[in-house]
Amino acid sequence: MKKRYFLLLIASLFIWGTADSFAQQRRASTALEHGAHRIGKRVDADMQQWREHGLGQFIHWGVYAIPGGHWEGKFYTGAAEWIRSWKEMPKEAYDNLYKEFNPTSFDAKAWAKMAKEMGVKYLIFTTKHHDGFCLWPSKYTDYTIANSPYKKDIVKEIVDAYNAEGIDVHLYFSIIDWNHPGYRSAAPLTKHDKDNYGQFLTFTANQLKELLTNYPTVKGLWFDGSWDKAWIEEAAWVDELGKELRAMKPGLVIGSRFRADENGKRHYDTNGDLIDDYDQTWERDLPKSMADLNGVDWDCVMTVPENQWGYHSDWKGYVKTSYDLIEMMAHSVSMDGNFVLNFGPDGKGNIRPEETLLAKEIGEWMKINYEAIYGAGHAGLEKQGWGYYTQKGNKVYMLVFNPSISKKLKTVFPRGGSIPEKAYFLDGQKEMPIIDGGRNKQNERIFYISIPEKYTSDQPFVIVLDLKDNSTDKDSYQQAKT
Ligand code: JFZ
Repeated sequence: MKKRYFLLLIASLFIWGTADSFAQQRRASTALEHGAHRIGKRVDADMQQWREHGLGQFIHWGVYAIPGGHWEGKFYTGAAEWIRSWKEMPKEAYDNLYKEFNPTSFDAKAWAKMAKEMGVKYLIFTTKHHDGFCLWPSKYTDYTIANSPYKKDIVKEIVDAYNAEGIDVHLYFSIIDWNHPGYRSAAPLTKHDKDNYGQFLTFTANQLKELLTNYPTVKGLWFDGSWDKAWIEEAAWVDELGKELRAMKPGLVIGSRFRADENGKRHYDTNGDLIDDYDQTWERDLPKSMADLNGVDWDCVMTVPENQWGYHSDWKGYVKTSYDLIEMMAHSVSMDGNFVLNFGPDGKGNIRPEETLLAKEIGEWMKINYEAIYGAGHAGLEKQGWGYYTQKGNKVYMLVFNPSISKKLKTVFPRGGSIPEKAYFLDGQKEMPIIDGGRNKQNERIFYISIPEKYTSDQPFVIVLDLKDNSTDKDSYQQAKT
């Protein structure tokens, strides 16, 4: 008996001791053909450029902008770009809306100029949403802008105008296509369905290659609608397509909402590794801590009202202010993500006044504070109630949203690292005192940044901290020993 217990104890100690390496072995042994093709972040210049953007613009535009969330006096409470799926919307009527699509007010240059003034570094533009209507003259379907009264290639106008302002363009492309006869959402069942779906796949591949050929300056593809069972089942085919697209355009940036692995796992594969270049799951949502992020790149795409991407004439519920949106951008960049704000122009090509105002307000803020956003990232400092930190080189930026009444902003710096030696406002460089607050129980350094008593601001503001190396601080070493 005793001996058996002894053996059990030894055995459990052995398992305990090797649990970690055991887990790693198991992970490595799950060989996947269509999972992640790279572990960890991309390190090339194209990806670095994307990573440094900080702020992007999303535009959802298509024939859904004509009904704008209404049909024959009835009000659709869903997202405007989904109106075709509403029981009150006759499909036939919707599918003929393109014959009226004539956005005479559309001015790509003015949109691009507005985006530039707002401070966005990249645009994600809907080439084709779930309804299947193409804003470029695709030769693979008749359901395109070429057959609308507008006729001209909107994607080209957009790409040219934004590039002329120095803004990168990524193309949104929906895998769901309600217009293509071969499209299926569920897994193909009958032989007939399978043949049709095969035609749909070929069509999809052709369209994607067509887009990369027609618009060679495009930097990336932002996929959507890839949750369909039929698409997930084609993991091997989709993986191959992804490789072809990347071969056509080296440096192409593709998010995690494109393909699944062979076990149907999306975004993160069976081994828990991110599929493709950045995590696309932060849609209208923000991570709470770095621990939520698995060390990957990510974007947050955000709507101004609650859940409207395409134009809806009536925004219901809470509508975000520029203050809210600047805070979300700060939050994103402080955790190494890009923040992408959506716009939904109307059927004539007008950007609604609410969005124009927001772009202007954000732009005014960016003109002063862009340094804390572009190329900046996680500072590795413990978040404080006043706002967010970002960092670039030896500068830490404090993006202040809730200055305390005392006007003294607490900062905590890990021991043995850098500490602030100079603090000043990003607007105007006016310096302010740094008060040494001693050490906390973990022997970290505390500093209070002292904002001038009479300073007020109705917008969030930024304080820059110039850092100096403190790793040879003898005092800190002595403290660390105790
Ligand atoms: C999709 C679209 O259906 C929608 O119309 C819009 O284009 C948006 C950007 O993308 O909607 C989604 C997709 C994914 C989630 C939620 C809405 N998601 O993962 O939570």
